[in-house]
Amino acid sequence: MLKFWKKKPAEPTPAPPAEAPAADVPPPLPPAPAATTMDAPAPAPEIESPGADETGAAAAETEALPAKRGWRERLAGSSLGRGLGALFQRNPKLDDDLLDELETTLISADVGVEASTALVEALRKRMHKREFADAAALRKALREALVTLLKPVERPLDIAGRKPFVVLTVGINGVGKTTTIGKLARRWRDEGRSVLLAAGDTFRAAAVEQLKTWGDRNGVPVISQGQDADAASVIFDALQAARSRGADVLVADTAGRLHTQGGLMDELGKIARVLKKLDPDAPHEVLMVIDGTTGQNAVNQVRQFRQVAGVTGLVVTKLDGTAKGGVVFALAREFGLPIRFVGLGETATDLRAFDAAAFVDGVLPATGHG
Ligand SMILES: Nc1nc2c(ncn2[C@@H]2O[C@H](COP(=O)(O)OP(=O)(O)O)[C@@H](O)[C@H]2O)c(=O)[nH]1
Ligand SMILES: [Mg+2]
Repeated sequence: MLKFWKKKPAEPTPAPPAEAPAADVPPPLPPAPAATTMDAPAPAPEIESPGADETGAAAAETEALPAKRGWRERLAGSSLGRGLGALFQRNPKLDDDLLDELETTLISADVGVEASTALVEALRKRMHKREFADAAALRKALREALVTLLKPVERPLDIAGRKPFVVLTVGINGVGKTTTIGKLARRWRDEGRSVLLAAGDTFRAAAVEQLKTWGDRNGVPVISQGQDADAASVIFDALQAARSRGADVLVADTAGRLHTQGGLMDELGKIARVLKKLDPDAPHEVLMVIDGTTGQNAVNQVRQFRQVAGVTGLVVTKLDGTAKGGVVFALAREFGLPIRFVGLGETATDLRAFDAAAFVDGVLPATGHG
């Protein structure tokens, strides 16, 4: 795998903050000592921490939320869920036409031509060998084949081995990076870990504000320097703060970018190089966020980011609603990269650790119609 920052000589360390983070931060973490390396003055990072009121309000709001809705409820509306439901609901005859229809359903739900053809041809052979008594038996075999395809990428993200565990999120604009970071902050906070967020999307003031809002809502501090700050510098400061406060996990946001934006792609390399000055193994996870409604283009995105940014895990968002759903299978087959989480909605609790069987049950329930 190409990780260009490992090949290039190191760059000068970005200017760390002239001062330690402000002292008025409510301490979920111990106060930070002054920065140790100083080349040039830089704005002191802002650290946003929620007030007690807001945290209380957030907790109350959470209690009022409806119980976490299940995978099936969220995925049934996807075109894969609807397509497979429609296919098997009408008690079809087991024949080649049914398999042709199945293939069309899979392809049009973004499973990808290759993966769909391979799946269907394997089932067709078994059908011709009379392995299936009826369409229900075919459905069962399909379900197993789908789970088998996804099982290898069901590898949960384990953040326990490093402290702080550093997660760098990457991806194109609008895929759900910031939202996913907010959800991760909530998840890990709920697990009793101390979490710090880094506002590394310095392109738009709104991006920093958006992350701060997530931090406020979930009682998690956010390190930022505001719009136009150097992203590598912000994230470097954040790692210093995370270390000195003994945080368990640091999650860094970055600006969305396209592979054609050379400067921005280079910035990802710079961020990683700079983190390595503090921890040679950081970032411990390069989490690429993919919009589940993107379709086959998602495969191209992963290919490109993997080459420059050394992606180690994926999050597929927006699988609720109008997503086709099949892209998860296409990604699993094409890359074998772990799918760490899936986004099944817009709120803080709508992130699930990826579960192959639950996902397949969501689009093709084991029993019953639809
Ligand atoms: N329905 C749904 N919307 C999502 C999900 N994740 C993110 N979004 C929405 O996608 C939009 C862009 O998200 P954002 O986090 O700002 O994307 P970023 O540009 O990658 O940081 C926002 O309106 C989010 O609420 C999800 O899992 N389901
Ligand atoms: Mg964002």
